[in-house]
Amino acid sequence: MTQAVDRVNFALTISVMLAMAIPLLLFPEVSALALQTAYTWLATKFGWLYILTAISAFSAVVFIGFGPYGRVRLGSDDPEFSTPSWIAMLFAAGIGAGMMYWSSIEWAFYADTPPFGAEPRSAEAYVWASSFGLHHWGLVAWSFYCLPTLAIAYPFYARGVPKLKYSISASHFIKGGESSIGARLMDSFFMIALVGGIGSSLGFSTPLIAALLSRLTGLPATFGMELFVVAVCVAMFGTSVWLGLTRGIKRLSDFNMWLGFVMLVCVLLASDTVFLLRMAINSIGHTLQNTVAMMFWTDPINNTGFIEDWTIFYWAWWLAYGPFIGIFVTRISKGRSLREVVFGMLGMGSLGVWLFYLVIGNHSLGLQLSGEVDVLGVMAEAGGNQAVIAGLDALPFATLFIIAFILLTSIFTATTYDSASYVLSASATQSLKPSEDPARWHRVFWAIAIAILPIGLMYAGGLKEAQTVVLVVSLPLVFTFWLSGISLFKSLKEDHGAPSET
Ligand code: NM2
Repeated sequence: MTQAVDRVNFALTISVMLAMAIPLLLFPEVSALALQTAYTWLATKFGWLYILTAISAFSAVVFIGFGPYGRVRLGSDDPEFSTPSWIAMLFAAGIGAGMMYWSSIEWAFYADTPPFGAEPRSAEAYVWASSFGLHHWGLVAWSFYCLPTLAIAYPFYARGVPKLKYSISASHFIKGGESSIGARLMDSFFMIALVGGIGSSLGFSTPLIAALLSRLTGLPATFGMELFVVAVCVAMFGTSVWLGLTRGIKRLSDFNMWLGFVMLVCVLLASDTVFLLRMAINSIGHTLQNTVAMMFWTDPINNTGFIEDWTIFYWAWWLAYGPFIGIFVTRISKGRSLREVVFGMLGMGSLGVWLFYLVIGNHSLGLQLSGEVDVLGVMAEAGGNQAVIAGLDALPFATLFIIAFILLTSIFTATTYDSASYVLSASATQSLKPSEDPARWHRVFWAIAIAILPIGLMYAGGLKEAQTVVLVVSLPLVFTFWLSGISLFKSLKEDHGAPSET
């Protein structure tokens, strides 16, 4: 392979990454405080913009999925991957170990500080607690992935732009090709946001894996053990990056999809099955019924902070991953129609995450309600990771569930890293045709480089820092997100006429 490295994008991203990681390692307390201050400022001043962006993205994607543009195909070739593998890959790339953590205990955070004025720990609070997680990981959330995917895939396949880069999605605004200042800024913003978003995922998953390992082996969960976990995950995804897209990511994704499915069925059977089924139906209904309310809620009167702490954080996190997933899903979606992409992502993506939330999350919620385990008490005293473990420990054959949980979390981490290093290397390569991949050394280089920031985040504190960094790095992407969405509609209109004419 002879793909030349795009030195400017490469150097810019590495420099910003080091500029964030080094202060975290050298001055952990001061940097954590600075991040927190920046988070609060951004969330209160720009929160509304994230909410407006979510509403617009969801409307745009639903319009494409159901409207006349849905028939447009991404090139004339047949799809490269079978539909189940395609879904497994887009899911495993876009969803990482973060989901394993949050699906288990997101409800617990909401039960104590519920939205919409509900009384803490009331019946109403528990119902919201179960539904809000579904919203933060559901149809509206997936639109943050889907719109950039359509906006990148359309020019790449239908207009034959030979660059797998984020900036190709804003061709109506950014003139002068990929080396123009606008394109450089857009590609680097996205690469930096991705490094931050990935940092968050590893910031959540590594301490969780370390805590689970410590429960299994009896060894204490120290920073050293966390470093060991990072090293194992890096080795795993380094190998899979080396093996390449089909032999590496595809196999791991397929395996994880099956393992996840089997584990969920076992939890469903081993837990209070009837309660889980009733709760699942109820939560889905409540979420669908209240999607508009949750999507538009800015809490301007009571200012309880729920939106700033949760919805804005989540939308920023999805946004930071958006162009990355867009590039990755573009790479695997040759020959599919825009409608298939919308249904695959919004429909199957949400369904996949919801299964985890409905089974693992509601299992833990059920333990709290029945009084079998005081999950909220464990969380307040020992933190979220121990609360996750308390839920698993209440199952028969708990050790088996813990081993499955460790495997799933590590493989999700590996596949996310794997696809992220693929995309970072593609973005730092000068030119790439639909059948080409970035150079192998280059992919492995990014696989190792993106582990640096999360190590800094874990060193500086962990959970809160991992949450805050995402918002800070994603702000420029709100603007580029709009540019690429508008560009997509302009291109579709130019090539296929106004929606009423097609
Ligand atoms: N999103 C989907 O760790 C993860 O699950 C990565 C997180 C953006 C909230 C994705």
